[in-house]
Amino acid sequence: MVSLNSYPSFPSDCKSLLSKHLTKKVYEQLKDKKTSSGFTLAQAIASGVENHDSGIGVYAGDIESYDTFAALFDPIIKEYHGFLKSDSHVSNLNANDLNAPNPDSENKYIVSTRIRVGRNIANLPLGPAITKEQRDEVEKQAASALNSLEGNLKGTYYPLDGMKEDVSEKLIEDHFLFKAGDRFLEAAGLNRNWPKARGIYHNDEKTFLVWVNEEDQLRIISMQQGGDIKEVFQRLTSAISKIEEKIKFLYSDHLGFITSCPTNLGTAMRASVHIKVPYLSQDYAHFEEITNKHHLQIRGINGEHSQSVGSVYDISNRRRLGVTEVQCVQDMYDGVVELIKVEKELALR
Ligand code: ADP
Ligand code: IOM
Repeated sequence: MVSLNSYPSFPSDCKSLLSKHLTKKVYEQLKDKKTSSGFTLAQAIASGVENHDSGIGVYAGDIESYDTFAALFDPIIKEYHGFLKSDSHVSNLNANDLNAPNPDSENKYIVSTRIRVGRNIANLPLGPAITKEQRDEVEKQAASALNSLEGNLKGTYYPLDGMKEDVSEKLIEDHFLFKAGDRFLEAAGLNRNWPKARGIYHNDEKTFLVWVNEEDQLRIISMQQGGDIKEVFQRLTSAISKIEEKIKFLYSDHLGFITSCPTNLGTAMRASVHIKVPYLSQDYAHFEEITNKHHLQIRGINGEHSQSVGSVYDISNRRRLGVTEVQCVQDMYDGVVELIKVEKELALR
């Protein structure tokens, strides 16, 4: 059980939004509050208190956390997504509205494209507050819904419990499976009872995958080599609508799809490419100027908090709430088009 005896301190170089927005006043206001599933402020901030290199550092234990701890979550949501309490979220999963012809048909820059959404089941707590029995129930519902998929989505559910180490290592190395033992998730209580009820579903080609019981209960993923972003989006949207026929997900008109990390609220969508930019990445300020202009985030190629390898970067939409799914992918696409243009110009100098 996470406990907190006093106002936590953060080093002066800590950049997490938790360290910025957990003022003494907010702490005093929230420290004794609890949601009906028993989730406390100490639990909500444990990840960022333990990991000073967190980007955000805060997790919700249930939908109620976003109200109970609003004095902390609201300014974080405002700063991350530019989304105000008076705003409302709108969804658009219509692939026909996306303008995204392949920006790299010769496969010179884009190694691969991946789009995922996070989803959590209605009427259950989120991962940081879920009980073992509830987590088992999530796995049961997910496996049953996924095993009913057909056509190019047809695949197999592989529980992590009992999976051979060389198999899981290869899946992680190939960017298909989540890592074990992530310290940010560990501190948030998201690794409890590991590896029970965790698993991965995928089709034979590994172009459609679903993670079960990681940071969110489901991460629905479409991915493939190269830069056909529209094809990846189309596969994802058709999978989401099939899964929604079987499972009701946690959704609020104000915050959209409810996720354990406030960065994922709304669309819960992260659309990314792994892109090779050896010239542009030498001038990192210019690289960031372009990504910031298009509301994009730069990550390394082995997931969040990792480094780039061989000048390949993970470029994805930063905003997820108050923008539609189509806009999330369009942000990424427009930014990638500009990155490729500038990379080409720099290579000619
Ligand atoms: P999430 O995308 O769910 O927020 P991570 O950033 O940790 O989580 O990424 C999860 C995995 O997906 C990592 O192995 C990462 O390398 C892989 N990945 C992300 N984007 C791409 C991409 N465009 N192509 C291939 N793999 C990707
Ligand atoms: N989504 C979550 N893993 N992340 C934002 C963690 C953090 O760095 O705070």
